[in-house]
Amino acid sequence: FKRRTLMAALATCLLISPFAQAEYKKEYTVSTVLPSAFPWGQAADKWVELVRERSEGRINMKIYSNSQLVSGDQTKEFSAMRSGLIDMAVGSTINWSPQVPELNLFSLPFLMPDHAAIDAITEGEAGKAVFKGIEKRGVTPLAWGENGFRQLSNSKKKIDKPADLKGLKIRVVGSPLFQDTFTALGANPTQMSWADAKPALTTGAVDGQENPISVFDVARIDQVGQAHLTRWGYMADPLVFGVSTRVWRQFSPEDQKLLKQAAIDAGKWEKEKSRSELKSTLARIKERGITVTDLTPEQHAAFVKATESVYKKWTPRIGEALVKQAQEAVANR
Ligand code: X2X
Repeated sequence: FKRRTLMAALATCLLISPFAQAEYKKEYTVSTVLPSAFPWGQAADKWVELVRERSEGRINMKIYSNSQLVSGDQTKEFSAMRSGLIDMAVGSTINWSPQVPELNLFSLPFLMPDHAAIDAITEGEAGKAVFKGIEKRGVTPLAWGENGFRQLSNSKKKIDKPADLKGLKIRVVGSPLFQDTFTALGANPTQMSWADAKPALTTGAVDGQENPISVFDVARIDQVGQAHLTRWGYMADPLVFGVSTRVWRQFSPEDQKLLKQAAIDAGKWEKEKSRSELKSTLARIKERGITVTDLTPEQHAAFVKATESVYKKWTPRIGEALVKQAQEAVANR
């Protein structure tokens, strides 16, 4: 090499490496489980739209729904984001809980009696502690959305007491906590992905499932023989807008602010929208001839009692302090 060539090469290196502003990707992948027909997909759509508008097209995100970036296995979404295979996601606390133990908080049976209780946790100190847990594991959490209170459906009978669940095969998601809840109730839980759930309900491989009524409605779960719905509201899964921390670091501070504010606005919009639609969704489900069962306070208490063992086993895994903080937030809401 001539000396001058060497100098030129050196200058180029200096120009492009640490000193230059990182080039943004042409497109950032956003993973979701449910697509645009569901509130969950709409939350992601809104985020993408707000970011595109506010960045004047500089930041482009593309949604990949049905967990397709992880071949349908929604419990792998978090790991894929952490390793940078997925840039961003709007994910359920349930699906990320195998990697982030704190997220099991929301799955504790009957912890949150109403929407105000969810908000008291997510918007308070407990929510911050949960976000720290996510951050510690390589994903930067930006905002909360909502999948919703999960209600129980089955093809066999009306359920209003734990004994009714005895021996029923119930499809559950994600965390082993669900295995424990349904085992405590005397049911026979089977863990499977959303992609496998509807086929399993169709063939009768399982008798029941649990999901928010928006999901029951849009996915037409009634058409696969799920004639009975119990509104027990035993848990709700918030959604988290998150970005792989490796990717997050590549954005300028201004764009980090933009991405975060857009996620907050999209989450707020989606929570309000999905909550406001609950009444009409329920009416539609009833019109289809589904038996909808609401629990009396005594019936509710029997379910609470039957699932107490889940708290004993899972509180140490989630964190004693966090569970207490959440319970206090709910009590003082
Ligand atoms: O799989 C489910 O039940 C769903 C769609 O609700 C979640 O991803 C948590």
